[in-house]
Amino acid sequence: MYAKAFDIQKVAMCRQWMAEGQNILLVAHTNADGDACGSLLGLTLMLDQATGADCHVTPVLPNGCPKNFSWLPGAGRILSGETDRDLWRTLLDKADLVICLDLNAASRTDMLAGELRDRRCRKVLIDHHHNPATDEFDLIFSDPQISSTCELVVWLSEKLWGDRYMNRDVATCLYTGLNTDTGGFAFSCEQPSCFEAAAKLVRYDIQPSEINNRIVNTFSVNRMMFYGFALSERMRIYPDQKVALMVFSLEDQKRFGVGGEDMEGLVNYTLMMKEMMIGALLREEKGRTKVSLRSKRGIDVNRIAITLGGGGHTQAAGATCMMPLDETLRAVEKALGIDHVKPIELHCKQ
Ligand SMILES: [Mn+2]
Repeated sequence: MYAKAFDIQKVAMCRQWMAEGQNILLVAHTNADGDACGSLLGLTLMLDQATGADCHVTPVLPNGCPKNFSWLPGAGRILSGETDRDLWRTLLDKADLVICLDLNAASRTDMLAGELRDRRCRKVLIDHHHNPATDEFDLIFSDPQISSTCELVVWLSEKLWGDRYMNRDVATCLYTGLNTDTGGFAFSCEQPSCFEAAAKLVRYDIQPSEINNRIVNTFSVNRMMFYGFALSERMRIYPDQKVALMVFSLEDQKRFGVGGEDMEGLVNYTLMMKEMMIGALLREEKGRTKVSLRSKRGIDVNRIAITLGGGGHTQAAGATCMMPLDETLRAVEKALGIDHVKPIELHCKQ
């Protein structure tokens, strides 16, 4: 059971807004992960049942559904804000309710952010990141202690409708986010409610091992070769500071034909080294650099991400720096207190 009590009035208001909605848009963050896709589709499939036949429910992702989650039930319905720009604008104009999932601020939807902020309609946020933008939403369900947005959807939907709209497809979507945001129930799962939510979903005849297989065993040959290169050629170790960095230029990515999606999870390899407490990955994009930060045992990297203009969770955070790779690297080194420290660079010995 979820330990925290939902505010009854907020739940009642949410239920009413959903029931009154004629055009409901659900939106999750850019570069959607399992939690974003899972919570987006799980709630979409429940709203299909909870709302009337004349109500249109549309799941939206700023840059579409990533290939590795296209197997989720309902994934084919996801509207890409990037490629279906006109349709997105039409639907947003008509929307009477927008539900944002797995993001703490409209800015996490990148190119949709401005239009989303400007639209004056009811806005609900369901999320587990720190510091939700309270001025951007009318109703907020936020719990930074919970494992995942999918878990929050499990408990919130129970409060809204009991188990009426829970089924195998919904459970498959929600279990996916529980699995991915906890690294297969390895972290961010300190609360019993995380496992209780999983147990509840497993009762709907889902296949946890097949879901895990679809999440984990997804590498292309190129991606695997790139990981080999990344680990042997692009790792910088700062033993005294217990920090490991990985830095990738556009050229590195071009050489192996990989992009951001392929680097999902790569930063976690830094923490597989026993002594390392903080890991960072820098990835060059056109005109900007993406930074991912991870830490062990409660070390706060969210604080570091905030100094770089980003944010996230205590042990997993990130930022998009509108600077070239070398400048971003200097800013990260400074934030981590490893500027002026010479790293051990690992290279394959001949
Ligand atoms: Mn999440």
